Amino acid sequence: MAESPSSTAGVSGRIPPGQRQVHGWPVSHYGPVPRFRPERWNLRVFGATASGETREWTFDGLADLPRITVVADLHCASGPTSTDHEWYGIPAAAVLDLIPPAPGVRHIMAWAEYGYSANMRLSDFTSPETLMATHHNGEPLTAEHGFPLRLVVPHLYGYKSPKWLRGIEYLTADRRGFWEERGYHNIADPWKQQRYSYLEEDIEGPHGPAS
Ligand SMILES: Nc1nc2c(c(=O)[nH]1)N[C@H]1C(S)=C(S)[C@@H](COP(=O)(O)O)O[C@H]1N2
Ligand SMILES: [Mo]
Repeated sequence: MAESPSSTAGVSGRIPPGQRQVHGWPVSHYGPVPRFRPERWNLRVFGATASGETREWTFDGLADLPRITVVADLHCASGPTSTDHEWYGIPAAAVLDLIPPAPGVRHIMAWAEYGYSANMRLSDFTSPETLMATHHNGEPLTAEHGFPLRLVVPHLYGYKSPKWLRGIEYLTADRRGFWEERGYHNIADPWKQQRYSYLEEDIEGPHGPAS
């Protein structure tokens, strides 16, 4: 059947199954919006690093890292998809170059203020479109959208894109993050409608095959 022309023609095919396109940019998160305190803020890379050491950046220290721009849609697992976000920030893969993980690291946990967390496969984190964003549509992120730094993983549901990012933990065994512990899917591919943990195949859970 041919697609009927409509105002969303350019966007249809870009909206994953079960999602609805929303206009504007809704704010969605659990808990309060943290206040940015530059003197206390750091980004910490820790866990199973190759050297065993932890690395920390101050906010100003991030200026030395590379930058990329990525245009992507944002799919909240509860249904809304907001489109055409232009993100600017640090390619997540740059972190791996600067502080390599130990052999055997296949997953990371992204940590945000107030203990919010999201786990993902290392391959999701190093995907070319995954970035730690500082800007959106040419402006610094607003507080409610994650200022000063937000992980953006465009190919996964929004709960894998922590706002107010503060840490990356290298994991030698997968572990569930905040929403993943509360009934949401461990992988979260919106094109496969991986919304809920009861839909997980054995190999998609944190215990790997044959557990
Ligand atoms: N720190 C933190 N980041 C978070 C969340 C949260 O509760 N806390 N919610 C996630 C969810 S479920 C979604 S859909 C997106 C929403 O991003 P937005 O508010 O910029 O639209 O943020 C994600 N990042
Ligand atoms: Mo969400």
